[in-house]
Amino acid sequence: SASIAADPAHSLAAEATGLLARLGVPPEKLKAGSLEVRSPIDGSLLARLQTHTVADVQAAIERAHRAFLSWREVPAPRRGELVRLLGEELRAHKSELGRLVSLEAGKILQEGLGEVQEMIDICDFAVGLSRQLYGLTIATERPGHAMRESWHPLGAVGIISAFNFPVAVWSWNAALALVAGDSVIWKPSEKTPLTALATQALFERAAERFGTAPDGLSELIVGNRTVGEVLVDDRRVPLVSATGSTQMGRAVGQRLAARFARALLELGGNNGMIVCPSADLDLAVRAILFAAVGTAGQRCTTLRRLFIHQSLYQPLIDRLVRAYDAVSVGNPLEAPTLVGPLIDRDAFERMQQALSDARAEGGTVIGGERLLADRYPDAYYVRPALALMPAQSAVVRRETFAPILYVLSYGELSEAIHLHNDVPQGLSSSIFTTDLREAERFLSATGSDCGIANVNIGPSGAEIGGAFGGEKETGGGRESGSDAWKTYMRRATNTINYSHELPLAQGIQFAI
Ligand code: UN1
Repeated sequence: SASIAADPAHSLAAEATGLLARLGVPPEKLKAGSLEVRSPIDGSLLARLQTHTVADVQAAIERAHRAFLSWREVPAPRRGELVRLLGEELRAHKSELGRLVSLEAGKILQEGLGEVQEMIDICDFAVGLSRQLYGLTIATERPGHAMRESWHPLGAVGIISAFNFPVAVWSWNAALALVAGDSVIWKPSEKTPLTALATQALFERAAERFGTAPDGLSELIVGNRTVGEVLVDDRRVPLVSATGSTQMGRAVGQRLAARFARALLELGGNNGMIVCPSADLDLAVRAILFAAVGTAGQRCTTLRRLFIHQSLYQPLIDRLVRAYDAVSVGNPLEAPTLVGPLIDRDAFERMQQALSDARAEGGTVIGGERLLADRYPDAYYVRPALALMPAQSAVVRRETFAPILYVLSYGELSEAIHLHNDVPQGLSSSIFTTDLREAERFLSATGSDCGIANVNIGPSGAEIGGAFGGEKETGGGRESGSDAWKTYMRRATNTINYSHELPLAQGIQFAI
């Protein structure tokens, strides 16, 4: 907008303060502390927040634990009513929160709004779920007996989220946890605490309207790795759901394993697409473009590896180069922009390192350079890069959180599937083909080894109704739809004897 061009630093901070006020976060909360929050749009300072101390975190965990002890006794459909109210608050404030996501995380406005839509969708899902927390009844071996399983609330759930989906990831976890009878303690990325404060304020409004939610049902802790570690190590937190790098997940997973706590890990992706000879190329080009450059390549589901059948290789590369040329990179709040900034300078430097590694490994890089440095000297905009690689070398096998698409060619589908699976990560994948045999083979037990496998759509943009997550170094967790709710509850198997005998299992007899 005109005002941003006139005085970017002033107007982004002022706009964020105004949005936060409308979302229920007072301006005095934004000036007090040592944590500097900057907008990736122009690098300007948006706020200074107070961070929580170790003692604050321990107190928050205690409040959340106490909240759990009473919340677990509230009937699940009534718990669903709180989540329904949260969904209403999100609907009413979608435009403000979506815009704040754009300001703080740098994604384009339509994606900021889309992120809030995912929050609304998971609330709807969870409300329905609150009447469907079904267990099984199971045939028993013994006469006069019944066997069933019950699903009970688990406890206070820790949620560690990343900058790239600063609020939706909380909601995928929190909406399920709350209907499951759990409380939640959220540690957002230090890069995106403002959207977290806003979301917490919306939750508090919903809780106020609900009337009888216990204090501490949803806690927010702001700070760095140290406060995250307190959360991960505390015995009152039986489940931690963590989204972020594989390196972070390895540390969190090991600490949780040491105290036998449950881990739900959503870590790196290195998502691939195979384009077969029969593919609809118009569809494929659109899908590749958005999946590879959307969100400036900063989704865990971003398309990073493209395997093109050799018969299509050159024509498809030509089309992609033209499509990449037409991509508008710029201020994410402005209308034609498809690709906003990288989150910060570190992200830019890691991207440049990956591109130089790609060249050293024999690749040809098209694009990838910094853009708009004159207009935004403290922000990092880049032209999305295509890297034509001679082989799936080291750089292709690691996740770089930036818009780099590594392109390889293949001859036989089995070779493509082998290469596709031959990376440490296993989140999302897709195939473009109109051949039924190829599609079904990709989806079969010997096809893609990922948690998400798609046909004729890209690997990103999963709907909340399915279980979301992946295998191998992606961490194995599933959140969001399907039966992901089971991770947030504990299962009890119950055997009931309504007879006058005591038949033992496995035919055991004994005399007394
Ligand atoms: C993430 O990048 O952390 O499938 C999650 C998608 C989104 C979720 C991405 N629904 O792209």
